[in-house]
Amino acid sequence: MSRTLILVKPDAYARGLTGEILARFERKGLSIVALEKQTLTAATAETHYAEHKERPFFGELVEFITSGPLVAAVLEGNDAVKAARQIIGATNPLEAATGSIRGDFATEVGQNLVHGSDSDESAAREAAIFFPSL
Ligand code: RTP
Ligand code: MG
Repeated sequence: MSRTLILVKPDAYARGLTGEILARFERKGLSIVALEKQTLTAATAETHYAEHKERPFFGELVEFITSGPLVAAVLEGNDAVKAARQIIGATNPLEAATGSIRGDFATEVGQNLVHGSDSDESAAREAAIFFPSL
């Protein structure tokens, strides 16, 4: 068993897709260890996405992820990082498989509904940002 950190991003929260998205992870066999609605400060967003700070889209990314409430969750299951990213789909929703969250519900790379950690190390680092007492 391992863990991953997912975010139901502000676009998904605003569109009322939180339940749909969490249900897909649960149906896959990932269970919810921690769950909370949060609105990020720019400082927290910059810490979470620190790996991208030199990228041209970093400013927009921080602006978007702080634009409204999101729902953060730690999920647990067999190979949780890989399982969650399979359900989430490719970064660009127009390249994401039908049946994935991004493939089914999004069209723009900047508003792609969900975040999932990209490694066990990232999952541990990110979980500590959103759930410091976990
Ligand atoms: P995430 O971290 O949000 O789960 O997404 P990801 O692993 O699939 O993609 P990543 O490379 O980590 O990029 C983080 C977020 O930055 C935005 N992005 N915009 N304009 C662009 O070319 C571009 N590339 C990436 C996306 O919103 C992506 O989710
Ligand atoms: Mg990423």
